[in-house]
Amino acid sequence: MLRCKIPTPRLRSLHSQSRSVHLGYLPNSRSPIVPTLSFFNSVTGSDEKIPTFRVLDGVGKPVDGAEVPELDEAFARKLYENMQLLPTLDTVLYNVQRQGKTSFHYGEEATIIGSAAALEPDDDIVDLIALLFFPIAGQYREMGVILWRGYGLDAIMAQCFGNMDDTAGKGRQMPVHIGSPKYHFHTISSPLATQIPQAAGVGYALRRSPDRRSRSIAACYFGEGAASEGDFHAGLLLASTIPSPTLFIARNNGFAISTPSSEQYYGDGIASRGPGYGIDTIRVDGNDILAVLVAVREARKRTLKQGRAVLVEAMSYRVGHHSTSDDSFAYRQRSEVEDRKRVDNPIARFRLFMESRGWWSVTEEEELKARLKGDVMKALKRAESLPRCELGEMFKDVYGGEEPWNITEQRGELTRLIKKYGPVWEPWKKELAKFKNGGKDLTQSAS
Ligand SMILES: Cc1ncc(C[n+]2csc(CCOP(=O)(O)OP(=O)(O)O)c2C)c(N)n1
Ligand SMILES: [Mg+2]
Repeated sequence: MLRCKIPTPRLRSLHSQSRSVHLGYLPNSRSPIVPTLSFFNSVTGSDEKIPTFRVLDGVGKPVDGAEVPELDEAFARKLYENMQLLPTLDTVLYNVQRQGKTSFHYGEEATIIGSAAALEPDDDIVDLIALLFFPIAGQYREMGVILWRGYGLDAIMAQCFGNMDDTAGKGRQMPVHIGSPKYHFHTISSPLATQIPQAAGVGYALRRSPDRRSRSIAACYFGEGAASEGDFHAGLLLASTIPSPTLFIARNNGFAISTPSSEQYYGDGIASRGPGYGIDTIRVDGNDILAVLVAVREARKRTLKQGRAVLVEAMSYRVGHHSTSDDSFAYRQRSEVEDRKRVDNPIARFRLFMESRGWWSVTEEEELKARLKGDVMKALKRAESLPRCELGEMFKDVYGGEEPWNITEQRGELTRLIKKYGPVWEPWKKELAKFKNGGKDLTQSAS
């Protein structure tokens, strides 16, 4: 098991000027009165940008002064294998999408796997209460988090293909819009940033629950682009004013589709906003898995101990296109992407670190890649061969409690239509054949 020896990071003061000579404090406030006219535009107290916490350098060596967390070989291998799984999965799904079968988004290996490992389910034990409060609220690039938790490739593929094994979504969500009560993963929703205030609400609910108060936090992932939404501000304000143990993980990968971060904000990234809400904040190198692990683990402890929100900004660079519908070379240089793939590559850095400890070799690398590709292909083939859920599942558990009239009406209408056209109209025949029992659950049901 890994233990972190890094001392608790201190928060930097808002601006050092306030610590110089002052004339007392404003009434009912800790704001020092100063006689100098001076504006500030930095949360570090100088003209510096907020620093970025790093453990490993670009070639996997510990940076001067950094303490490498205690890490055993088995755990390091697990981290590495999970990182390698993400590009393997991406490549296979990319090709599948090109055949028109599904669509997907790229992942960010070190940020996703490092933070998932730091959010081990020891604070999220699977129980009935957990079924009510799904402690991870993601955006869409966090497939690696749920894989880390044991969700499995078959389940990922089932969701992407919307087949009968997609037990939570029943094929009703778009690909990669995963959700799982069992793995405490709130269903991804397409409108950006909705998960942020929801996560603050989940955190608050956890705090109000006597069973979970002392061991649970809600973790919320979002991109720097999503942080431009009003919901970001609503969520952080909510989590700070009505204190809730909510850990916000901002993945700053430099782009919101084609909009570079330089056009998304004028201030110092997302981290600078944390102190505005009174939220403990740290910026971390999102391509350094050990830095992410240490920072998120510390952030998690802080969130739990204080019962308050914490913000982590993980700095990265999206080397892939935004999604399969995007061609990023229309708005950025190919050479820039190639450079960023080489410099600070999260997987290569950690592999070099593993090699320096004698934990990894070229042969193992080849074996791992072959094994992962085999696993992904097997899951893909299985998913392709399975039918969709029964057609009638579409109308079930849409809302809790009694079925509302509109759902009943819609089911009735579809049933009438497939009775009339299903047996005779070729496109419908073909479509119905994709469902388990070919729609008979509706046409042969008593109602
Ligand atoms: C409210 C809303 N506006 C716009 C979109 C379209 N959209 C989908 S992803 C995306 C970019 C998000 O960027 P970021 O949050 O940085 O996440 P990243 O894709 O970089 O991980 C946009 C604009 C959306 N889904 N929802
Ligand atoms: Mg982004």
